[in-house]
Amino acid sequence: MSDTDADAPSTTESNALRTPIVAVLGHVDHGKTTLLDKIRGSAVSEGEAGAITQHIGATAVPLDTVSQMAGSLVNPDDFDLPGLLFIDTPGHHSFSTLRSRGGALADIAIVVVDVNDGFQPQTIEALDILKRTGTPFVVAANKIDTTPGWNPNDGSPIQGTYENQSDNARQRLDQNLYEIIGNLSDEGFSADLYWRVQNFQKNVGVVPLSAMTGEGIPDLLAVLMGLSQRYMKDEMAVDVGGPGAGTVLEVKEERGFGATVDVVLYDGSVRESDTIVVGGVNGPIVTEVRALLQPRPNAEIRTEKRFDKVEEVRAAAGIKIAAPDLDDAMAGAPIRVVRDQPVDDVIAEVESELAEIEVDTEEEGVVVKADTLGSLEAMANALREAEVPILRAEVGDVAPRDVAVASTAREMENKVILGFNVDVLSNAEDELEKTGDVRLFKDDVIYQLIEEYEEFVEERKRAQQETVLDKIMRPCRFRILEDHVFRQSSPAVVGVEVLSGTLKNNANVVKWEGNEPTRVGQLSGIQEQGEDVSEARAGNRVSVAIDGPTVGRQIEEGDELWTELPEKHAKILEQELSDEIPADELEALTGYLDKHRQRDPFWGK
Ligand SMILES: Nc1nc2c(ncn2[C@@H]2O[C@H](COP(=O)(O)OP(=O)(O)OP(=O)(O)O)[C@@H](O)[C@H]2O)c(=O)[nH]1
Ligand SMILES: [Mg+2]
Repeated sequence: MSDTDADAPSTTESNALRTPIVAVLGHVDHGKTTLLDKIRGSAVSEGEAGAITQHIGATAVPLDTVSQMAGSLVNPDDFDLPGLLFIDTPGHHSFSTLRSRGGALADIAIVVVDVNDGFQPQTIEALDILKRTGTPFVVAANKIDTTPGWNPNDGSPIQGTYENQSDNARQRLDQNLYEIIGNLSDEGFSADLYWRVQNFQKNVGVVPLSAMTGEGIPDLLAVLMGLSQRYMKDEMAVDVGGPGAGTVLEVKEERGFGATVDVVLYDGSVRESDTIVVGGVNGPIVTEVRALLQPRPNAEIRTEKRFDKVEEVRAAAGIKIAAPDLDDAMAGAPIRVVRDQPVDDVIAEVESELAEIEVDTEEEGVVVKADTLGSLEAMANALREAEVPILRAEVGDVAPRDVAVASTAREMENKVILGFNVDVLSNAEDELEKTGDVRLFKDDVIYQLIEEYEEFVEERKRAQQETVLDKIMRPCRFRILEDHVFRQSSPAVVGVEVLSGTLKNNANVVKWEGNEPTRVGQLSGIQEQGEDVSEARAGNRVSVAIDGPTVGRQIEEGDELWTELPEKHAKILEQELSDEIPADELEALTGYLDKHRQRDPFWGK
């Protein structure tokens, strides 16, 4: 650890203005993390599980970096803002709460839209959040380098690279850009290409760019700086010396410090030896700051390894806080500095904020564990969508208690623990083994976790249906062939053709006389070309032995016969298994039900 880094944007004493928070929002895979990677010179996107962002991130980008990147478009002397704090958010649809929180934190936002993919559900969701919170934003029309025929000019401002393109490429890009402008207008925003926008308070600027080649990024930074400096200076001039308020991004063990919390400080300041209140798994934790560890400028706090020890941090900033008793701190929970307010009031504030972010649970359902409150909420969203009930949802590793709770579920498919990005404590593994019937699913990609669980449920259902199908009688219509009577009785042996359904040995045989089924006997053997078989399918011709009737009395050549279906079996087949049985069998079933229902409309219902 070194001393205070003079470049760090939020600690320089001369800073009168608060660092604006810039939230990056948009649909999954449209390039939010890649855009930030380009700006800060990192490769966070490549290291992400499943290549999607699943947590909020934070990066302080100093004015120097901004002006270097923006070249002639940003002159640092024109600005008295210390830099920008970028908040990365997940675009995957389950993370609505994190987007909403990221959006609510933001002073200003970038909505990233893939120029080729255009507006998508989470693009619209992001715009709704910004509308609701009244946050000014710019639209980054990303991935212009994927325009067919594009000729990249790395790092160039948009004007220069645009002029270097063929007419064809320009036309294709224009078309996509106008579509985006049209979509924005559909959402109630008057928008235009940023260089045509005169009043950014009234109109939304669209900046064509490529996060990959850096083209257009100078323009984006210039617009962002201009927007924050011109329109938000008053808001940025708030007293950044007040008691700090922030959100815990992550709880991490740090050598020499024990448990620490990574925090986005969005308001006020925090100093060494301040008393703080942090939301924890078992309620608010009151403790004292032992060390403030600041990531280097341009570092994503989620992946940063090196930190500088500082005495004070002012909003907005990403900061690691070391303090005693943080083991139970909860990612996603609020953190507050206690300064000119009684500690009990601050505790009450943290408590009420925690209460707002509880997941609804039911009497019967699965157990969910996740690494942060945000991902827990995302899991709850995704499970609600998949119509999976939740019995218990908590932040933290899988513990023996979770196994005990899961084993109380009535349904097998609910005797399940879904762990997102968490570990399994070793005594919980013992408990799992001991209990035997609780299934654990673990993954670090949210949609994969849900998919694995859904596959398990599907498979169980299929297995259950198979056993049921094995046990119940199956519908079958068949006909005694002319000149195929091999024996008159005890048992009668006749040649038959299966017309629809599956003829199974041991089935009872009925014959319909008007609307009344009469049982004529029971199948006691099926032979196909001289070999004993257990069943015959529609279209087969086989000889069958029927115990009970005598040919010429109860049955005749040419008679149509049916296997008898108990009412309960008919009901299960119709209501639960009709998708599972072959079409001809369904036809036999329908025929059989129709006959019964002419007599009794509620038969088998
Ligand atoms: N060609 C091209 N590819 C890009 C560009 N920006 C992003 N990509 C690619 O698009 C994919 C998704 O990029 P990310 O940055 O992970 O997208 P994201 O918006 O952060 O995704 P989530 O965080 O999961 O919502 C990656 O494979 C990137 O390499 C671009 O400007 N041009
Ligand atoms: Mg991302």
